Amino acid sequence: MKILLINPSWSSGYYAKAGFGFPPLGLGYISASLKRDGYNVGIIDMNIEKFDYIHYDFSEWDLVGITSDTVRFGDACSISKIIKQKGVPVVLGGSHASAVPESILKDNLADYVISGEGEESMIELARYLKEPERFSSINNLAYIDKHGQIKINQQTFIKDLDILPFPDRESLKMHRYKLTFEGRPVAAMITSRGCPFNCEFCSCSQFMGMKWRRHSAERSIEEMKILKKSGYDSIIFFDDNFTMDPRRVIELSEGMIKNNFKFKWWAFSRTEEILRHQDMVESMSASGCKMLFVGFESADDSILKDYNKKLTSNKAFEVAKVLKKYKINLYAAFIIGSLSETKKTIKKSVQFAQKLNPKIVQFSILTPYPGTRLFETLKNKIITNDWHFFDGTHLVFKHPNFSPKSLRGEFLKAYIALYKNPKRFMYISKGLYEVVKNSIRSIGMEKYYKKVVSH
Ligand code: B12
Ligand code: SF4
Repeated sequence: MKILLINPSWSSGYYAKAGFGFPPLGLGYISASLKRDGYNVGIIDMNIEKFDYIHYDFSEWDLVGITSDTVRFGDACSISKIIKQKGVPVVLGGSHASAVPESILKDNLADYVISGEGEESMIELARYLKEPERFSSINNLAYIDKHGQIKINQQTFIKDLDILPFPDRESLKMHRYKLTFEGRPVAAMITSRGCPFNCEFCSCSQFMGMKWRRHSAERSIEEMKILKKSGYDSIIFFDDNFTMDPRRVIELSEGMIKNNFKFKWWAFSRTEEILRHQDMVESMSASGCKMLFVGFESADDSILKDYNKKLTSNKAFEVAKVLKKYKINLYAAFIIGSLSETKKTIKKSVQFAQKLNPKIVQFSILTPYPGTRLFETLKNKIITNDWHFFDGTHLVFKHPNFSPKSLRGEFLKAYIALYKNPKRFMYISKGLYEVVKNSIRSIGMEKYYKKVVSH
């Protein structure tokens, strides 16, 4: 049986143009699992290769899987509809599809939806594709039964991540991603999944599970050996919460040192994990950690409470001090647009970020992603049904204090305030510079956006 997996392109363009073309690891994991069970699998990443799906002959494939986050949901559906018309069954997965299986099936946008982790369910769907009477036993699957009823099976999470094979980086055509970190070719890797913290706006915890699960340190070191042999000198760990278990991080760091990998790497962390476990930070630094991404989100403690961030803003300065001590750069992230946000609180966050003086600062506009608690709160206030605008740079809900235009103005002003610092500007020159430039340039998109949100 032959299965094709598709990663739709980032059509809004910001991330692709900024050079953030990362291989879709999720599809890599699914491909590896299917191949281990004997299936023939192909992956097409439309961010790095041209794919004319309208004229493509899909008849050689028995099943096509398409991944989709919210921004690309419309594109994923357009591709899906064409493939369905050509008579090939389509399954949708990924963070957006996982949150809305019922509407996808009701609107006939795909034949199946797999919510959450796809590895095991994809194997079973492939195995029983011609035996629909067995669909009810496939966890995470949503489908239409023989009576025309939508069935949504229970969602489960993979308990032991080590049962999974390494992601299929061969089919991902890794050599076509020209990414670097600290001037070295960089690979993306995952060592754990999920996060127990349940921040109001975050879909990671909802969709990868509130229960944090990890690969063993030995297994992650084995994966790093492969990356090293393939020519990578740096790594981005895309775990939702890399530093959740400090003992494991120390084990991983010691493994990297013992194997003399000399990787330069960065990962996602949390304030209290850094402050409580400085021995972990020391060990990370010794193994080559050069940057940590930390979501401080706001300088206003009542906004942090709204976000359920379980954090007070003053801790940010302690984090900056600890990281400075261990020569690790800070990548600080902020979100503007909480329901109680005002021009005054945004100014406070901008000044706070300037004082914090991190290497990289990221501002996003609060975006309610389906599946999150924030979406449940705001679902009746959404002002556009064009998912392209759910990219964290547009206001997509009716805000009590801001129009979409005025918040967008504050967002751009925040970036300008932080990136007029020449040192910071130079550091991110290839990446964020392009994002900001494209934001300003995307007048055409803005005109359309204004039209969309004007009623
Ligand atoms: C790396 C990353 C990026 C990278 C590259 C993305 C890429 N190539 O994968 C960059 C930096 C470009 C990026 C950008 C953005 N990202 Co991002 N990103 C991630 C991150 C940290 C890791 C993705 C990953 O590799 N996960 C690990 C793999 C194993 O999981 P997975 O991809 O989800 O795949 C599993 C399942 O989803 C499922 N599955 C996935 N696809 C399919 C397909 C089929 C057919 C099936 C059956 C199953 C299936 O099975 C897989 C294996 O279990 C995730 C958070 C996270 N930890 O997942 C956020 C995340 C995906 N990003 C998110 C967001 C919001 C964004 C941005 C809008 C930026 C922003 N403001 O935060 C942009 C939008 C980019 C765009 N599409 O235009 C959200 C998505 C929420 C949503 N509902 O859309 C996430 C979940 C983080 C969050 N804040 O909650 N991102
Ligand atoms: S700590 Fe980070 S990954 Fe965890 S729920 Fe909050 S925002 Fe999401």
